[in-house]
Amino acid sequence: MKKIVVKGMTCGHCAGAVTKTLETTEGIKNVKVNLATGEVTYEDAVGVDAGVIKDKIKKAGYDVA
Ligand SMILES: [Cu+2]
Repeated sequence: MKKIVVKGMTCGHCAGAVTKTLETTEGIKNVKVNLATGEVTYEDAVGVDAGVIKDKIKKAGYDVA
C-alpha cells in the first residue's frame, strides 16, 4: 500500500477525478481518497515511478504534496 497527499481536492468530483486518474494507470488499483486530509492510498503491483504519478495528478488539475 502506498500513500500520497494530493492538494486541491475540494469535493467528491475531485476525489473521483484523482481516483480515475490513478486507476487508469497500469498496475495501480484499490485507490482510496480521504477528502478531508487529501491522503490517497493505492496498491501498486508494478512499482510505478512517483514522478509519473505526480505528472498524471497535475494533468488532472491537482498537486502532490
Ligand atoms: Cu471538486
